Amino acid sequence: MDDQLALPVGTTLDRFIMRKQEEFAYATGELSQLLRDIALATKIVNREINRAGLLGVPGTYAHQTVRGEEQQKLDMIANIRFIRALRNGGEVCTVISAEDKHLIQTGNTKGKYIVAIDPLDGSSNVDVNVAIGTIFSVYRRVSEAGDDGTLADCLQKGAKQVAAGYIIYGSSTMLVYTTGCGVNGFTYEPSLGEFFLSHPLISTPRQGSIYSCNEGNIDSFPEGVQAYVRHCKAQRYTGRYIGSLVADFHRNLLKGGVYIYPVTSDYPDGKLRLVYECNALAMIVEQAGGKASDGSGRILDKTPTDMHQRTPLIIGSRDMVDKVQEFMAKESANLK
Ligand code: AHM
Repeated sequence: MDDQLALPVGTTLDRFIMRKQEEFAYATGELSQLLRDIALATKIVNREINRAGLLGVPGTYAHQTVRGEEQQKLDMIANIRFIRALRNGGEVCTVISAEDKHLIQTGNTKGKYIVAIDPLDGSSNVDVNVAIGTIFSVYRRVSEAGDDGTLADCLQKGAKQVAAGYIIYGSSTMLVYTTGCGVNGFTYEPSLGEFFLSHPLISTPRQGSIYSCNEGNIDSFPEGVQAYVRHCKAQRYTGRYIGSLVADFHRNLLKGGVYIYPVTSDYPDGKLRLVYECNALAMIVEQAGGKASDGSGRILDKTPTDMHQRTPLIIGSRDMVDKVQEFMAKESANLK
């Protein structure tokens, strides 16, 4: 921790990654390279997003995603950019993406790592200039190196992540990540083409006063969640919901709050994807002192059975997540 504090605000991302690597005597530099590859792709995607309005890039393709939803052009561009950077970097044997049905083999059969990525989350917001994000998880492969990665490599529980992060393309672009020793945030300075440490060792408040959920769906929330929302109103908490997970999560991480996407009638298993969205944010929130649950257990302990599996998500300040769970447990006890 002291060493981390020694890195001042303004340290470049490259230098930060290098200094972190030096703290581990046996580190080979592969994870560092992988993180640099993601940062490089981020710069390119950031440029595409910033130019999108002028070039008329936003819009939908005629085809649908594997989830049966319309796919934005920028989704595809971001997907291609991240996969290409990870393929060129050489450290990753397999990528799985929210935008691809199948495992993407990079051809780097000696690569130790697997990356799960949602290249552009909240893409329905692209056309209206609302903050969007990229979410990624890094796992060490469980299969022997020397061949393609396997489905078993990709279906590890979130607790096995060796790194996780997100990028928010907002009023400024930020990359926030953890390798399991705290969470650090870097802000992009476009004129210099560099990320600089701006949010060292992020710690989320234990209790906040923001609740975030799509209240338009409240009638189909579980009764316990409905009761929790009533509780928030009675406490005069602030309701904030952008509908762009990374943006909602990022705000609550810094200010304190809880984000809830429970099961609903439209999404009986929850809407958000365990492997591409929830695991990474769960690792980050825990590293920052917060909590992530599916309503009954820890997100990071769920073993996925399907790459595109969905889950309910309650994530944010520790005491608020506990409170939601308490309300849910009480309601389910009442039903018995
Ligand atoms: P997407 O994968 O179609 O982009 O959906 C994920 C998004 C999240 O970013 C956001 O938090 C959530 O869906 C919003 O859903 P809703 O519009 O149902 O509130």
